Amino acid sequence: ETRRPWWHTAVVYQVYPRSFADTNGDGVGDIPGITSRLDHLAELGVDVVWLSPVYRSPHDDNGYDISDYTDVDPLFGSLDDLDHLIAEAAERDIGIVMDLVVNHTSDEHEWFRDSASSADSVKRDWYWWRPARPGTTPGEPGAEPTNWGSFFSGSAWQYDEASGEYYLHLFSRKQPDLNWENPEVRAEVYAMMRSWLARGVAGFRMDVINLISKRVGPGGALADGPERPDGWGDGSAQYVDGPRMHAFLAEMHEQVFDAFPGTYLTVAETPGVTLEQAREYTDPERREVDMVFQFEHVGLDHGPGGKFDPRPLHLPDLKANLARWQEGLAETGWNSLYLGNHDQPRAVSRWGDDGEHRVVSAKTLALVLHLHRGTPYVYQGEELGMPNAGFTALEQYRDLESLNYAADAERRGLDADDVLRGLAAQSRDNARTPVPWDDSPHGGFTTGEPWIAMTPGWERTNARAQRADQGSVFHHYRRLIELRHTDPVVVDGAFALLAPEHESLWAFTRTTEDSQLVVLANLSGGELAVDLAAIGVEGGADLHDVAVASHAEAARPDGEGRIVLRPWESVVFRRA
Ligand code: ISL
Ligand code: CA
Repeated sequence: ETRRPWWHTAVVYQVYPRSFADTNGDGVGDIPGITSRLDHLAELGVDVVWLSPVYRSPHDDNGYDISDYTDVDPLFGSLDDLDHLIAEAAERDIGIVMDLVVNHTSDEHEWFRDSASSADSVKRDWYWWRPARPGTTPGEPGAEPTNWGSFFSGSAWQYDEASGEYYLHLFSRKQPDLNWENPEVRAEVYAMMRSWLARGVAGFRMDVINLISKRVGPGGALADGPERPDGWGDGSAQYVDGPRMHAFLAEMHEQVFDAFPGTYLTVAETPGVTLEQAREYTDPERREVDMVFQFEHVGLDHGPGGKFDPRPLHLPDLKANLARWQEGLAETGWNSLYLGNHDQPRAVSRWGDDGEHRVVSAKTLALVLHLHRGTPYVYQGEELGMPNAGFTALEQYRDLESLNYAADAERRGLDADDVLRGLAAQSRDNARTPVPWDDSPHGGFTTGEPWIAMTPGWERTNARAQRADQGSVFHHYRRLIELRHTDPVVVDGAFALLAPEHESLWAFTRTTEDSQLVVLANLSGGELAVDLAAIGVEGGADLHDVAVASHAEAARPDGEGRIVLRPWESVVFRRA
């Protein structure tokens, strides 16, 4: 038997530093704030913290626009503060995984300043500079080198008057894309990564890493893409999982992780990745990354107009999607498991019921996710059942994706109320409001004014209140994490989906040679009667050993193997 990597049994907690805990009253979370709340994470039982970026940054995209990879932004503290956090986390057996944002830098990074300084700069080729489309006037509409739209609205090209050329930015214009074709760029990135490993970090979450290899034609040509709803082109076929991806990741592995013997956690953020690609990225034999974040399941409620044109989720689609990834990575590779992060709306609002059934629906979504096979990621506040931000006016939003979208929607003549509805459902700011720690002003997040409004309801749902209540969402997450740490079936058991077409029941089994878990969840606000034999569970009448459940007194099958689940109730039975 091969020894399993430590991250197979680990649970990761994502901290978005800006919104976690503020210690100096400037209204923005900071690194000492994270250190001051480590006991919350230790009680929850997580093994790893993934820290969203804390590097020096102009904060156009809240730190995902980095101007110096080697230093901490003064907004968040200092390198000493970070060393202290790493040490204090280690005391609690928690590793710190850094966010690695190397598809692009900030336009204020010295590499880009140098690159932009002149067409003859030795670093010119470190970014994607291109002339205007032949036969057009540089700088005029339609002269962009390709029709690609940015992820954050508008063109993906920014005109530079000084040189008469354009640079590529798949994200904001303050996030120019690095040219990974250039070996000097790669060497710099690897050296930077090694310096962080030397500092004692436990690994990396790699931001949009599957966009680093662009498909380049003869003479450096880049191809146009099909038109998107906003009129720009979708260039993704030219840069998602591009031709040199595997070569770059294998080289990184060799130059960084092999050079620093140890065992790290690496997770590649890979929008648009297919299951087939993911299997290659995560095949241990290929020595690339440990797992990827896939995006299929978080796109199931996007409508024809994109993410801000949401449509209701059809539950069988979500079940089928996760089941497909379970199956696809069962033999080779490994899954990440997530419902939310700093880019997604809150799961309880999106797929649960953030009104009457907020607590129990948050518990059931968590239970279902955590009983899948893979490494679960808990996004800050998810363990408190935090709902969406509840913003009703544009002025409340801070995120550039949301604000750019609203401005562009106005230009396109979309209905203003539809835009606000789209943002309320899908804006990234839904997940970026401050964590409420107690019932003091601003939830104890800050003694000043928070940089973004608190989500209403925190007076009752803050962390202190939940830690004192065994029936809280917090303690439910704690129990799910403990179950993963103590029951090997949760880690290794083969996954089998039951009743795939059922529109409110989410049921599956996890099975090893000597034991089995039967997972039953009601994803609706009504009672749900389930005939266990009819969904393929034999001997249902004998299920009585409850491993974990949404309610203190879990539902039990009757003598005929029939069980009635209350609204949003879920339960896991164990049998030997
Ligand atoms: O939320 C999205 C926009 O609709 C996603 O497409 C998101 O931009 C994509 O998942 C990449 O996200 C990562 O890189 C971005 C950064 O803004 C996100 O916060 C980060 O998670 C650029 O660095
Ligand atoms: Ca602060």
